[in-house]
Amino acid sequence: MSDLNDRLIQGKQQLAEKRAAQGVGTGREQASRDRLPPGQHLASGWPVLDLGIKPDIPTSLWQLRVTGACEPRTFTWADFMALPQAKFTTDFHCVTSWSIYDAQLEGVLWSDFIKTVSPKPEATHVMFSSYDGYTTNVSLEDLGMPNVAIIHAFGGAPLTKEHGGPVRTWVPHLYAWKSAKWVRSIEFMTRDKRGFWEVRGYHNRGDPWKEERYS
Ligand SMILES: Nc1nc2c(c(=O)[nH]1)N[C@H]1C(S)=C(S)[C@@H](COP(=O)(O)O)O[C@H]1N2
Ligand SMILES: [Mo]
Repeated sequence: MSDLNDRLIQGKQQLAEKRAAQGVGTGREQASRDRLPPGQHLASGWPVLDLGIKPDIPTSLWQLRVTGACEPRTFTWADFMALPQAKFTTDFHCVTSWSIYDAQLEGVLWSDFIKTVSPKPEATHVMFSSYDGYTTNVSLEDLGMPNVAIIHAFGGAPLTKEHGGPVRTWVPHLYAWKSAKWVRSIEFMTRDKRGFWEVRGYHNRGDPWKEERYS
C-alpha cells in the first residue's frame, strides 16, 4: 500500500482513538424517530470510500470462496447469478457521517445464500475478505436482519468498480464499513475476530442508531 494510503489509514485510526477518548458516540443513544440516524447528514450522490486500491475483477475471473464452519464452496459468476435474485431498496449510513436514502439494490439475500452453504450450528460470526485486502467481521445475528445481501447491481445497473463491483456485501442496518466491496471470500467462524477497521479503533458492531462509531 502506498505511503499516502498509510497516512490516510493512520489519520482515520487517530480520529477513532480521539473520538473514543472524547466519548463521541456514547450518550446520544436515544432512538431517533427520524429516518436519519443521529450525527448523520444526507449526502448528495453516493460518495466513494475505500483504502485507495480499486481492484479490477472481470466477472470471468471473479470467484467467491466460502470457507470455515460450513460446507465449503467456491462460486463462479455463473454459479452466483444462478442463485435466487432479489430486488430491494434501503438507506445506507457511513461512519464519516454521510447517509444515502433509497439505494436500489439487486442481488442474493443472505437468507437465501446461507441455505447453499449450510453453516454449522457452532458458527457465530463471519469474516468477509475482499480483493483489495480489506476485511470486516459481522455476527450471524446481524446477518439475519432484513435486506442483508450480496449485491451486484445498484439503480438498475451493474455495480460499478468504485462501489465494489462486480459484487459486494450489503449490511444496511450497520455503518457502511461493514459492507465489503469486491468481496472474495466468506469465512464462517466459531468465535468473533476483528476486521481491518475494527482493529483500528472502529466499533466492533457499528449500529448507526446507537452511534456505535468508535470503541
Ligand atoms: N473491500 C473494501 N470494502 C470496503 C472498504 C474498503 O476499503 N475496501 N471501505 C468500507 C468503508 S469505510 C465504507 S464507508 C464503504 C463505502 O462504500 P462506497 O464507497 O460504496 O460508498 O465501503 C466499505 N467497504
Ligand atoms: Mo467508512
